[in-house]
Amino acid sequence: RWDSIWLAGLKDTDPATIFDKIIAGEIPASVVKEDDHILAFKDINPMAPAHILVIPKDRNGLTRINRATPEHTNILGRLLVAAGEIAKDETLGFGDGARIVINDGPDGGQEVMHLHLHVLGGKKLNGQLG
Ligand code: DGP
Repeated sequence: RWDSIWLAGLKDTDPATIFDKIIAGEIPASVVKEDDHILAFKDINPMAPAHILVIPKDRNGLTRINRATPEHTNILGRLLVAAGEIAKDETLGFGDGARIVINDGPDGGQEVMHLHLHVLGGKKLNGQLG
């Protein structure tokens, strides 16, 4: 079994999350951007007029950003590039600027243990982070 998991590239034994079901299409999401590596969809509980989540399709151990290793450099770059593209997409409600947030772990307010970037905007946000 472990051999086949390795061969499939699924080197991730942490519990699955709701995002796996979204990636698999088992529960619906409003997808706004997708390629082989990343998926972006509208947050079900928006905290701003525009609120998009950007996630890696293959979690590969990235339950949270404090698990990041040099092995993740490529996917982390892809996530940021996608977030930057989303943050200037007027069709999604963004104006001139947005806020890109990663919640890390319980003390950071993270609930879903599959790394995700929040792209927030659609109004002028204040300078407060928390
Ligand atoms: P965080 O607290 O950083 O782990 O953010 C998790 C976000 O995921 C939260 O803003 C709500 C969102 N979310 C949770 N479940 C679902 C879902 O089933 N669909 C969508 N679209 N978003 C979800």
